[in-house]
Amino acid sequence: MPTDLYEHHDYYLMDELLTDEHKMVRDSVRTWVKKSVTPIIEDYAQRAKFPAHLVKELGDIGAFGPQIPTQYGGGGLDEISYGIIMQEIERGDSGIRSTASVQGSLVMFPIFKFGSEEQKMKYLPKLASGEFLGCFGLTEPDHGSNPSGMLTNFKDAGDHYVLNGSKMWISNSPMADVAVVWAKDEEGIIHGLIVEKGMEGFSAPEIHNKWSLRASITGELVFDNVKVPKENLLPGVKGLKGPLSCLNSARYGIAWGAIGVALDCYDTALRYTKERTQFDRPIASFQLQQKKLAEMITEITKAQLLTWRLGVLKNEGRATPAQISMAKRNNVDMALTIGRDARQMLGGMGITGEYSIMRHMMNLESVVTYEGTHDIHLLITGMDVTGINAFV
Ligand code: TGC
Ligand code: FAD
Repeated sequence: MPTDLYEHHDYYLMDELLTDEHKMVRDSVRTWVKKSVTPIIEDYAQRAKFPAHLVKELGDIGAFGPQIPTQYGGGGLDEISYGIIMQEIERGDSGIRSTASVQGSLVMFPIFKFGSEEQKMKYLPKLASGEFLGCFGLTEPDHGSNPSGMLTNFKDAGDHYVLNGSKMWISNSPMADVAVVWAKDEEGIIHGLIVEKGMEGFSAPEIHNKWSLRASITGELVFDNVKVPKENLLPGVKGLKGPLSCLNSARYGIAWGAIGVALDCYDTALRYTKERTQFDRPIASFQLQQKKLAEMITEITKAQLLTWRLGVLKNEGRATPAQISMAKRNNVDMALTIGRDARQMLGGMGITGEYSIMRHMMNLESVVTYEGTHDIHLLITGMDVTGINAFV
C-alpha cells in the first residue's frame, strides 16, 4: 500500500491570504484524502473500478456543494473554500474530484440556481449528503465542443414530456440516481430536465477501456421515449447559457484541482530526487534536475496566485467566464507539464503504481479535454481579447 508522505508547499506564503476557515477546510480534507483516498486509489485505478463507498464519505466531509446554502444541505462556504476542497481531493485523484465537482457544480448548482423550491427541497439535501449520486448530460456523440447542435429533444405530451436522444462521456452516469439533462424543446430551445434512475426507457451503459480517470465511472445516457414529469423541468433558465453557466463553476474548481495534482507530482519528485543517488550523489544535486524542480515550483506559484485572485473575484461575483477559461486552461496544462517532467525524474520507478505521478498524468489527459478542451479555452480567451468570435 503506497504511503502518502505529502508535505505542504507554500513558496509565496499564500497561506497569509487565506482565512482560518480556509485553512481548517484544507487541513480536514487533506487528512481525509490521506486516510481514505491515497491508501486505496492506486488499486481501484489499476482495476478500473470506481470506489463507490467514497460517495457517502465525500458527503460527510462536505465536498458536495460546499457553496450551496446550509438550508439545502450545502456547506454555506465561500468560493475559495470550494476551490481548496477541489485542490485537496484532486491531489489524491482527479477521478474523485470529478465525482465531487460533477455532484456540486453540475448537478446541485443548476438545481439550486434554476430549480423550483420543490426541486431544491427534494434533491439538494440528498445530493449533499451523498445519499443520491448525480450526473450532468450535455455532451452527445456528435456534439462535444459544440453543444448547441445537440439532438436530444423532448416533446410536450399533455401531462408529461417525452424525452429522446443520447448523451456520451457522462461522469458518474452508470451509478447515478439523478441526471440533469440538457435537451431541446419543440422550438429548438435548450432546457434542463431532471431524469431519475428507473424511469422507463432510460438507461446509462458504462464506457469501458479508458486509460484515464480509471477510478471514475463514465457512461452514456440513453433516452428512448422517456416520460419525464413536467415538474422535473428546471423552470429558471432556457438556452445554452444554462449548461454553460454550470460549467463556469466546475471549470473554476478544476483550476484549483489541477494545482493539487501539480503539487503532488512536485512533492514526489522533490523527495525522490533528494533520496535517490546516482554517480554517488543525490540526483537532486544535478543542475538538470534542479532546473525541473525550480520551474515546477515557479509555475505552481504563478497558478496559485492566478487562482486565488480568481477566487476573490468569484466571491465578489465579478469573475468572468473568460477569466475562468484562462485559469482552467493554464492550470491543467501546467499540471500536465509538471506531471510529465516529474515522471521522468523518477526514472523507471516513475511508470509504476508505487508513485502517483503516472496515474495523475493519465488522468489529466481527460481533464485537459473535458469541461472545454485546451483549444476551446484558448479560443474563448482569443474572442475575449479581440472581440472576434472564431467559432462562427
Ligand atoms: P455562444 O453563442 O457563445 O453562447 C450561447 C449563450 O451562452 C452564453 N454563454 C455563457 N453563459 C454563461 N457562462 C458561460 N461560460 C458562457 N459561454 C457562453 C452566451 O452569452 C450566450 O447567451 P445568450 O443569452 O446570448 O443566448 O455559444 P456557442 O454555441 O458559440 O459555443 C461557445 C463555446 C464553444 C465556447 C461553448 O459552447 C463551449 O464552452 N464549448 C465547450 C463544451 C464544454 O465545455 N462541454 C463540457 C461538457 S460537461 C463536462 O465536460 C463535464 S466533465 C465533468 C467532470 O468529470 O469533472
Ligand atoms: P470534439 O469536440 O470532437 O473535439 C476534438 C478536437 O477538435 C479537440 O482537440 C478540440 O479542441 C478540437 N476542436 C473542436 N472544435 C474546434 C474549433 N472550433 N477550433 C479548433 N479546434 C476545435 N460531458 C458531459 O456533458 N458530462 C460529463 O460528465 C462529462 N464527463 C466526461 C468525462 C470524461 C472522462 C471525458 C473524456 C469527457 C467527459 N465529458 C462530459 C465530455 C467532454 O466535455 C467532451 O469530451 C469535450 O467537451 C470535447 O468534446 P469531444 O470529445 O466531442 O471532442
